[in-house]
Amino acid sequence: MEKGKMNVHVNRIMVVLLPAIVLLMIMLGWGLGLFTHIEEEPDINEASDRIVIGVSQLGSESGWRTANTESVQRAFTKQNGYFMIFSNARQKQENQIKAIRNFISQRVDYIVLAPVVESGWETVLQEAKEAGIPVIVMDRSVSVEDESLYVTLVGTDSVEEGKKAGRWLEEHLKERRMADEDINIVVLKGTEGASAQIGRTVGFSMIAGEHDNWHILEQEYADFTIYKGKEVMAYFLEKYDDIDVVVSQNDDMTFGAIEAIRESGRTVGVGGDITIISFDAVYEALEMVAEGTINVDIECNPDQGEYISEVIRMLENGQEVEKRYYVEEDVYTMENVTQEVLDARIY
Ligand code: GZL
Repeated sequence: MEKGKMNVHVNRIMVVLLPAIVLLMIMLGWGLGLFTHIEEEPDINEASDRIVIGVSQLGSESGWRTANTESVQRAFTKQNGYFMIFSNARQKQENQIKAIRNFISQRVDYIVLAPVVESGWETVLQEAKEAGIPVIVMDRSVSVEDESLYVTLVGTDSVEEGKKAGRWLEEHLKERRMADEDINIVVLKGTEGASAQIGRTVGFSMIAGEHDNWHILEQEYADFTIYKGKEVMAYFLEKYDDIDVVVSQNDDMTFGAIEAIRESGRTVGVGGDITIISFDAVYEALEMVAEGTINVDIECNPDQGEYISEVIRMLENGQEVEKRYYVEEDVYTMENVTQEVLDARIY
């Protein structure tokens, strides 16, 4: 083909291929999170007489988080008199701070914040306070000198959850006449700096500290995810060949850890080589409790949207609200995970 015609031919191909290449690059960039996640923000002008809520959710790292988000979506509906602007921060505090500033500029009526970590909120919460916008903290807690920077927290008592895990292990060992035997424990910790992780670590350590024969071999962060849970558990299994108990601070890390343990040729759960203590009690994990794969699951109830809506109604009516509201939580073992419990589960 002559050079000139070749050029025309190549140009024609490029005209066709170029848009496809650009589209592919955009999709790849989006998938890699190269673009700041811009929520398709609803038009606030449609809010009219509804209560406008800005929700800063920390991410979508676990099944628990998905259930927590769903509970918020169930509560803040148009039918319930709300107009919700929702932001997913993808585990980044700076994205939550941006979202809160965006809510302030949009003059929302309330801000609901599920803080990815407990520190670093003073400045932006002060801005919300100066804008006269009440902040309700959801799920995890914030660590601030001035507690007037938020109206209330609706969440869970993670220190108590950690203690529940320790108390269950005490009973478990007593029942097996192993109360005085040396017990080797590893801990999969959630997101560094998250109050849920800090509280569960502190709570379990308080009970463990009462038993000289309990040896916490190592505690590592595994970010509340399946992938990191498997990776860190594989590291523990490589390093220690005498692990008796895994304390995994959420079910997603537990799922990953169980995979790693089984791939190492060891068994888990009731009658297994390694005892599994988990947190959250999401549906899939409760099924594993019922079959004996997970020995115990300390519930952390994500269904908090309705509670927050009730608090907002009280505030709208000029009523006083408490500084903290804890949702109900239970402890699940083979003995109390019945089909009835599973059938009634909404998460
Ligand atoms: C606990 C919550 C934790 C869950 C995890 O209150 O913050 O975050 O335990 C979730 O599953 O990722």
